[in-house]
Parts: sequence; structure tokens; C-alpha cells
Amino acid sequence: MLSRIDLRGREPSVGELRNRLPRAGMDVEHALSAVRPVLDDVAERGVPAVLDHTERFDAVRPERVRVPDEELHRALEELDPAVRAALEVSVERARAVHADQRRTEVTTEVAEGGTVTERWVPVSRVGLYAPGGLAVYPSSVVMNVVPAQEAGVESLVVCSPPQVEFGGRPHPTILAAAALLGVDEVWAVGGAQAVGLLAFGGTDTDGAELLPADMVTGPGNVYVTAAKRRLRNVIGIDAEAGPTEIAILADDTADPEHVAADLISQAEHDTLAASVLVTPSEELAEAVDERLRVRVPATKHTERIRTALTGEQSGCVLVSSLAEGVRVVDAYAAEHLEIQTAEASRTAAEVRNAGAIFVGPYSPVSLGDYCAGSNHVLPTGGCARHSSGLSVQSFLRGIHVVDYTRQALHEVGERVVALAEAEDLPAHGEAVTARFD
Ligand code: HSO
Ligand code: ZN
Repeated sequence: MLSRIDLRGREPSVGELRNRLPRAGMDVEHALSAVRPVLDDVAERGVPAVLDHTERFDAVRPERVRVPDEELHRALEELDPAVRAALEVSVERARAVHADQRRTEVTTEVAEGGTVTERWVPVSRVGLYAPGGLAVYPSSVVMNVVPAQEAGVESLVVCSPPQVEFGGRPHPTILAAAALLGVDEVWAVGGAQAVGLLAFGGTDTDGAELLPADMVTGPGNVYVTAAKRRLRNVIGIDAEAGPTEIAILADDTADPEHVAADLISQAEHDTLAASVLVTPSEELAEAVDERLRVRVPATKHTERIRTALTGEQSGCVLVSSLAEGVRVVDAYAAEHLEIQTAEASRTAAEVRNAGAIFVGPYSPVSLGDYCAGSNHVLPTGGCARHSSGLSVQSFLRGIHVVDYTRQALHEVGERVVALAEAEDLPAHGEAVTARFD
């Protein structure tokens, strides 16, 4: 079922690998032209513009943007107890991991009387986007809200598109997840207009103020992504999320049933999702294909999965050795990388590029999607070469606080003057000497 790329007996360079490995593209630029007038309109007219565009795209016009408090509580009360219990475990584990990511203030004494302190200050107000429609992911609400809360973000608002079948409110599991996390501000707005409203703020139909956010995170469709790209100088954003990816580096000790099940699990998200197997074992490749042929027709979203697995973004890469396999997965820089090899921890330690690494036979990606404690908002499209997933750090700013005494400045003053002169910026030096004239 997976198309084959046979790299055995060859050692392509990293550049060649990047070109040859399967990968999905996403045309954000194209969406920008549709998004620009929407954002301009929201900037100019506020909530009435938001409601007009909501009516056009979501076929519903909520009577107000902010979801009343009592509806959040009701959604939580009405949530299926098993789902609630699972969300609680998800939150608890994510909190434990993210609490350990908090940064401590460090003061470095650079010279006697001269210190630089790195202060970590949370972003004040964050908007979290939760998609609606095909992808209703309360788990993503958890993965966005928890790091923001653990970072100390004081004000959080969740946005999610209004749904016709829920009377113009966002999906009830989104409302319930927000309530469970202690987020009391939820807006029924989606798409580019949501990002616009978060960036510019507005006045709700009942006169209440919708305050602008400093930062917007969370996955969305291509229009949401385009809106974030367009407004990135107005608001902070997280990385642009492309279609999800799983790469599995496996040798002949891997269980083909597990490998097949895991490749299918992420293909379930989207016809553009990428599932890539990298292995030195042709027998494993054959066995996985055989298991795929059995499992794909037997699961619920067969067509979506088949399209993803047979798409050009998915495939099986045959390599001459495990070491070569590590080079391939490093070049690919998958959002999720599973290591299913004889010495999985050792192999995993050699990998440099991945959004998250799942080690051994009992750490499937779907565990990480929900209940591992790790974050599931991860860099896609090869961005794992330079970026990390969402974390407490994403919501913190490090501010250098410089504090020198007269004596400490005097001691280093001539160095400042020398560098200022080398850059033909003498007034920079004079700002120092003026203090000692
Ligand atoms: N695998 C997705 C996250 C997710 N899975 C949400 C299920 N729900 C991207 O990391
Ligand atoms: Zn998933």
C-alpha cells in the first residue's frame, strides 16, 4: 500500500534526501488573498464584521460572540463521564510535565557591580484557537491551555467556530474542556475572523468588551494559518501547523502489526497526513504492507486513511543500515518519530531532528496525542529541524535586566567607546563618557 523509495546501496546527501523524501505541501499564500479582506473588515468594523463573515462561512449568526458562563458549566456537567475522566488524566499528566518546564530567574554577575538578570515574564493575554467541523479536538484545548497556564498567563480566551447543530455555540466538548481547565472565556468565532477579533478586539452585541490578545496559538485550517501569518506583526503566533506526520524507524525486531496500526493512526487525521516507514528490513516492509491491507478496510475512516497512505506524502523508505535510517529520519525531521528497533533508547539518543520521539514498542504516537503528558502541538513540514513543540517556553519572554554601578560602567567604558568608534557611531560612546566628564 505504501509506495517504496529504495535508498539501499546509496548514501544521498542531506540536501538530496530532503528533496527525495515524501512530504505534503500546504498553500498558505493562496489562502492569504481570501483572508486579507476579512481581516481588514474585522479591523475596521469589529464584531458586526465578524458576525457577517461567520454567517457567510459557518452559516450561523450567534446572538453574541462570548459564550455565557452557565453554558460552559452545563457542557461540563453533560460531558460523558468516561471522556471527562480521560480528559482529567490528560490534564494531570500534561500539568506535571509542563510545570517542570518553568524557568527560574538567573542573575549573572558579569563584573563587580555589573549584573544581567534574565527575567521570565509570561505573555499577558493569549487566545487559543480550537477548530470545529471535521476536527473537534478537546485534547488540543488541553495541549494549548496547559502550557499557557503553567507559564503563568493570566488571561486566556478560547475561540472555536459556532456550529449550526449546537445553536451557534462551539462544539460542547470544546466548551466542556475549557470549563474543566478553568478557562471561563470562550468566544463562538472561527476562521480568519477569529484571528482578526483576537488581534484587534471588539465590542460584543451586548456591549461587553472583547479584549485583544497578545498571542494566538492553536491549530486551524489553511485560512486560520493564513490569518496568523498575515497578523504576525500584530500578535505573537505559534508555528504554522501543516498536515500531521508520523515517521517510524524500525528494524526486523519491530512488530508489523504495531507499525501498521501506528501508521494508520495518524493517517486518520487528514487525507494529506503523512505516514512514513524507514527500515533496513525488506521483510518488515512487506509484513507491514500486508497488515495495512488487512487493517485499513477494517477501521472506521477507511477512505480518508487509504488516501493519506497512498498519497505522495506517504511511503516506505528502504535503507542499507539502521545508521543510514537515522540519517534519513534526521533529514526528514518528522513531527512524530517512533523508534521501534532492538535497542530503541540507544537509537533514539542518536536522533537530532524530530518534534517528539516515541521510544520502543509501548510508546505509540496516539498515547502522546492524549495521555503521555507530552505536548501534541509539534512542528510539521520539516520545521523540527529548527523549532520545538508548544511548551511553557512558548508563552514566556526572557527580559534581560541590566544593572551596572558607576564603577562597573567606568571600568568597561573605554571598550564601549572603542566598539562605537569601530562602527562609526560615536554618540554611542559619548553616552558613556558624558557620565564621567
Ligand atoms: N496527532 C495530532 C494531535 C491529535 N491527535 C489530536 C488526536 N487528537 C497532531 O499532533
Ligand atoms: Zn493524532
